[in-house]
Amino acid sequence: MRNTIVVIAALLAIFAVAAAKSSAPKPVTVKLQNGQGKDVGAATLSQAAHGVSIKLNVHDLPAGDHGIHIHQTAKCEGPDFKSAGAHLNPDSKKHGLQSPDGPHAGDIPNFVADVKGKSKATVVAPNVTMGDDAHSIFAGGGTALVIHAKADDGKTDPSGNSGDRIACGVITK
Ligand SMILES: [Cu+2]
Repeated sequence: MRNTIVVIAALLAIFAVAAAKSSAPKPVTVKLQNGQGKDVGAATLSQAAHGVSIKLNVHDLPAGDHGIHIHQTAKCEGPDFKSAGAHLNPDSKKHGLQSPDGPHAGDIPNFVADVKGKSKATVVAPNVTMGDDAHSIFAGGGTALVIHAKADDGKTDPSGNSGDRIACGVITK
């Protein structure tokens, strides 16, 4: 009798783990290109404890700090990538993770490209999801991951003085 209970308990534990795993959204890979249509690497987006984790593997960028955001439209047309629209902002807030009136859901901390123009940084977008809600990176048929020429100052609306959009990748399921 006791053995049966132990076996049943073990099976229930296995099912619980399997259920938890299968309910987590699958990671998505986003291919990034520059304004001339040249490949500059990719990003892997996966569920984080709070938000979405973005693991970069990028190259051929200008060295230094770069702003990076989730923009609202899943369209990357060079050379200026205006097609990606504004930042994902379902709550109509102001831009900037440090703004008292912010942030946009699509706001993300900066990353640094090394002297060779490469980065394997991981940044977390704290205010988006991989679900079916308005804050989802898949909302409205998808969004776009955009890298800017300069650092985002974290507070200046609408884009943190981060300059031109120099790379873009469509985010879809
Ligand atoms: Cu942006």
